[in-house]
Amino acid sequence: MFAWFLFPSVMKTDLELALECAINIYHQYAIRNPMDDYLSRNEFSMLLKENAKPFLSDTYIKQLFAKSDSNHDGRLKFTEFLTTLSLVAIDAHNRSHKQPGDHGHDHGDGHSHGHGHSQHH
Ligand SMILES: [Ca+2]
Repeated sequence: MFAWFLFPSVMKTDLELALECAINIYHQYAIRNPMDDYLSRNEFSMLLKENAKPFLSDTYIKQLFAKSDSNHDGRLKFTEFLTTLSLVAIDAHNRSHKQPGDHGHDHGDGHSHGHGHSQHH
């Protein structure tokens, strides 16, 4: 009975699957043009346009790219792509909490300033 050892990780959790999916998608686009292990601006915008919701405008994509490209070399390595994912996830999470008719006072940058009374120093 060695069969069990052949399938050590058949049962994947949703989170494992999601992470795997992120890695696969990254590679799928990184090897396009040019063929390397980085996402060029072009590959990045294709990835988002083909896999994300249409609410992602070019401006939004540009901002995401700029925020994620932390070493400013004009392309995203995998760790930088993870920044993109976390930004998109934070955004999606904020959207999920948006009340209808509430225009939302913070823009999801994580800079919550509380209620602004007390704590001046
Ligand atoms: Ca970079």
